[in-house]
Amino acid sequence: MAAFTELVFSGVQPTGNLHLGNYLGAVKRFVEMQAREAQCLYCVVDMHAITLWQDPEALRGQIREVTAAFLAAGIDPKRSIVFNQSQVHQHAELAWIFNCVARLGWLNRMTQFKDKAGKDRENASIGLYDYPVLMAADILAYRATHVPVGEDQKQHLELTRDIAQKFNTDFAGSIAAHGHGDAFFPITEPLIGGPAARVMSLRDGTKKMSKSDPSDNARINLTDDADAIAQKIRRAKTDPEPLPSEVAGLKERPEADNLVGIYAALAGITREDVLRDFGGAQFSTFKPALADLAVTSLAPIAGEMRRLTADPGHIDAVLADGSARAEAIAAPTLDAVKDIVGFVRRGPSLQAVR
Ligand code: AQP
Repeated sequence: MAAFTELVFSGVQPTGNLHLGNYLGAVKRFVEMQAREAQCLYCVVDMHAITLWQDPEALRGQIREVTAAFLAAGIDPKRSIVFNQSQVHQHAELAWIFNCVARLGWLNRMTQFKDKAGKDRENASIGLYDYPVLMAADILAYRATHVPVGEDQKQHLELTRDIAQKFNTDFAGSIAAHGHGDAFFPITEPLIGGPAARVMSLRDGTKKMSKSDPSDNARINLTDDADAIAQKIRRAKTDPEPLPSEVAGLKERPEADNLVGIYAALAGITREDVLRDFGGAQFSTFKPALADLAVTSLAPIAGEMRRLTADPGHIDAVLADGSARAEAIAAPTLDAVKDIVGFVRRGPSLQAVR
């Protein structure tokens, strides 16, 4: 591996219905990160997906579909490492060690668990509760410095930072004794931002655009064709006022704010730029312009995804290659962690090697 100073890691769950929020909040930004002087790892987090029951045959298809979306959006599997989580056993091993570092009180505060478990908390899987610890392991197995995610992942990223900090403190003596200085894990920087950090439902501007929304009209799926995209935007909920000319005028207008944010993110401009062009316009003018932009941006991705998913052998080969390259980075990290924690393992300890 080239000696990059930055290491970027992020993941997407293969839970079906990949949508515009996943694209703008995550995948599009993964592509942009490739321009940085950084090693980028993009992971299909299949072990996270099974925290809620998945049909096994469907899951296999969804893993390939997310991989296809990565490639179709412009992630270069030679430049970046594209892989699926379950092929790199270090994620699960490190998660166990982090289970012994993280505190119950920290996990009890996680809002995503509360939302997903709902009222029937006793019946939720332990994996769903432990989800953020596995996510910390995903990131820290590579000692990633930067993690691009949507805003909904902010709290989980804070937990990753807390786990890294506590590990560094709890094992400070051993970390120094093994030649790693005063900190083994970096305090990872979340990269959250831009006009589409939180894309909202097309039916309700106060709710996140979501895979699990029962209404398909609430989201634009990455697999939607041009007609479906245009129709969903035409039917998107709005208010009767024209667009304001200043961003401050979008306050208290969640649906208008959402559509302007989507336009800005697709065009690679700011909300201010959008309102400079469309301030004072009615939605009857703005929506067709947004639909055109969305179709131009997304239809080629959907087409390429269809082409790629028709050849599962190629996708599986990309994942196998990426998993081997990911493991080559994660394995020495895990060896060092085992030495730091005090495990006896096969092969020379890193201290002896030093
Ligand atoms: N609405 C969104 N706006 C911006 N970013 C978003 N992300 C998700 N939804 C939005 C970002 O997409 C990346 C992958 O997220 P995930 O795999 O956890 O997917 P999810 O859509 O959040 O999936 P769930 O939890 O299976 O489904 P729902 O949405 O039904 O709860 C992350 O970087 C995420 O921030």
